[in-house]
Amino acid sequence: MYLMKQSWRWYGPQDPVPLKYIRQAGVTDIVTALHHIPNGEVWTIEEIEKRKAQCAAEGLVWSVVESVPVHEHIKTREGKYLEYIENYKQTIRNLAACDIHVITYNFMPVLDWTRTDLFYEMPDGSRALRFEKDAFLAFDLCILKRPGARDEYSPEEIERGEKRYASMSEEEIVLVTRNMIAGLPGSEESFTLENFQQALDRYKGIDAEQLRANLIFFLQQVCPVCDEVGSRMVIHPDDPPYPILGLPRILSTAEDFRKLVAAVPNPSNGLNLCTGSFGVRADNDLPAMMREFGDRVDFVHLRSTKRDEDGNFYEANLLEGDVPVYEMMKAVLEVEQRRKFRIYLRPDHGHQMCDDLQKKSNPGYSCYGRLRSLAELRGIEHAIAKTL
Ligand code: CS2
Ligand code: MN
Repeated sequence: MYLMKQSWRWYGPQDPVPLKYIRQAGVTDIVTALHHIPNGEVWTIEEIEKRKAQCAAEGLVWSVVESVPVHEHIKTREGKYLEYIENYKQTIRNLAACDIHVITYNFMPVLDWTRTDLFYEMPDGSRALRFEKDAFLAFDLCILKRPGARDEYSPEEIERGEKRYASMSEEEIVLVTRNMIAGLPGSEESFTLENFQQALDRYKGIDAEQLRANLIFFLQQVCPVCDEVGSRMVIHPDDPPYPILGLPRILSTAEDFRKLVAAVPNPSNGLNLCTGSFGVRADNDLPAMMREFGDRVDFVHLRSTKRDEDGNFYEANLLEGDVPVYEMMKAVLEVEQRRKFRIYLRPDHGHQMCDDLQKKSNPGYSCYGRLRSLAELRGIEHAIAKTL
């Protein structure tokens, strides 16, 4: 029986959740990155080995990278992008030399994942991450005052944004701004309101098709290296999975990934199926995506979101959101048996709960919430496995 490889994201020695605890969560594999190395630079074998040894000292194996960040200049194809691509190739080779073969990345312009509220109170008192459409509109229209924003929204949306802005205290304005642009864990960039607009402006002439072409160009360079050393690039979907702030998006649907595979059929062109990100769109059939792309999915993020008609969503308890977790797990298990391969799976963001509420933690990445999700995932897998 091929069962999931239970893994856990660790931000390195600065992570408030230490490896000792992670081991007690029952996982075997660590998902991490060398966050201290600036974007675009080579990860040396020495630095990779150092991190591997830290994990090994606690009986854990570093086997998945999340992420080797793609420099903004690669996404826009300007400046030193060719040099950064060469560096990326060297990092792939160095990781492979250290026996790390699954590399997560994303191709979201400027911002990695985006939320307006990091402490949304659930009925049970735990805290969740939330994307509130009105607060987002208020940020775009009234705080950032992005040129051109008014032309992109309907009169109703503009009214919603303005009304929400009028209701905000100074404190809330600062908070929403910080949540939007200061960078959530994992995102390698952090902005002030001033340089944020400049970062957006770099995408002025770049529509979705151009961005997709830039991603394809990047993959055409790095995938042959991956194929040679037996590694796989797994792209993380856009979060949220639709255009925001006038920026193009290219990995929000099944069709987006199909296009990528058609352009770059190399076996190393893979997908990190994040159910929380894709699941925000009702038109993404997650188990069907798992079945269709399963041969290329070496890494799964399992998390659930709950959306409403107004365009808001929050990160729900695993079994209570819109994501069909049981069907998804079943699809994962079926793919694993067919491929005779164990897919790395990690609980993605969890709720802040229990005494984590008093602790400082990386939003979405406190200990207990993820522990709860992992325990539920393990139970579901165990039960399904008995029936196969
Ligand atoms: C987030 C992202 O949803 C998630 O997993 O934590 O930061 C994610 O790690 C990156 O987009 C992957 O490149
Ligand atoms: Mn994810």
